[in-house]
Amino acid sequence: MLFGASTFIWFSPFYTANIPLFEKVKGFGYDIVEIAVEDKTLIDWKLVKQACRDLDLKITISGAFGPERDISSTDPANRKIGRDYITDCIRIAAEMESPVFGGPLYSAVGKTRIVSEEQKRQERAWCIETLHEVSDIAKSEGVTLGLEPLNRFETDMVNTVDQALSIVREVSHSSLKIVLDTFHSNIEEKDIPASIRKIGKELLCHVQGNESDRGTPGTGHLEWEGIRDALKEIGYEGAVVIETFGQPSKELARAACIWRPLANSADELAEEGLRFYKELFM
Ligand code: LER
Repeated sequence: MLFGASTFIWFSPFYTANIPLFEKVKGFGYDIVEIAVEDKTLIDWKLVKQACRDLDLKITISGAFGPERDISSTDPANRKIGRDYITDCIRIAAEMESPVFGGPLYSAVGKTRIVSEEQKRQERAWCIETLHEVSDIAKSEGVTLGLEPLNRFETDMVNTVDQALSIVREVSHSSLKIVLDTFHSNIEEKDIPASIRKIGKELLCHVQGNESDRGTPGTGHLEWEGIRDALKEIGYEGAVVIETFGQPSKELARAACIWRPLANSADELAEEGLRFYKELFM
C-alpha cells in the first residue's frame, strides 16, 4: 500500500514557492504527495516533477472545484469552465505521471440547494454528457478519473457510493471510476466496509483515508480495521492519502465547512497520521 499526503494539509492554494514541502513529506516517510490544483498557473509543473523525481516521491493530482468549475451548472459558461478545468487537470496528471485525477467532478463544492426533480434530471444529463467527453480525454492520456461522493453539507448531487455508482455505470467508460473519502463516507454510508466491497476492485481507483472529524487519522471514531480489511479483501492496489485542510483559503473553508483547526499543527497531523496508517496496514 502506498501512502500520500495532500498539499491541502499545509497550503491553499499550493504554488511554486511551496515546493520545499516535498522534502518534508518525503522525510515523514510518505510515498506520494497529492497536489491539489486550485490554480494551475501558480505552479511551475516542470519544477514540481523534477523536485519529486529527485526525492523519489510519486505524485497524485486532485481537484478543487470552486463555484465556476461546474459541469452540471445551469450556466453554460460554468459548464465549459468545469470541462476545461477537468481537461487541464487530466493533462497535468498525465504529465506528472499521476495514475488518477480525482475529486467531485460532477459539480461545485459547497453547492447545496433545493431544486425540482426536473432540474435535477437536467443537471445530471449535462454532467453525464461531459463525463463521457472527459473520460475519452482521460483514456487518451492514460489517466483514470475518480468521481468522489461528498457529504450532504458540501454537495446536493452525489453524497453516497450508490449515487456515485449510478453515475459511473451510466457513463460506462473504462476511464471513469470512484474515489472514496472516508470522512464523507462516515457521514453518508451506513457501513463503510460494505460500501468498499460494493465499489469493488474494478471501480475503486483512489482512497482518501480521512478521520471522522477530518483530523489526524487514528484519533477519531472511524472503524479503521473494517476499512482496512475491506480494502485487502477486494485486492485494492491504489493509494491511501490524507486530505485535510491546515490553512484553507476563505472560499475552500466556506465550501468544505472548515471553521477551526483540525489538529495541533499540519506537521503533527501528517506525521502521526502516517504512523497510524503504517501500523494499521502492517
Ligand atoms: C474534495 O476532495 C473534498 O473532499 C471536499 O471536501 C473539499 O474539496
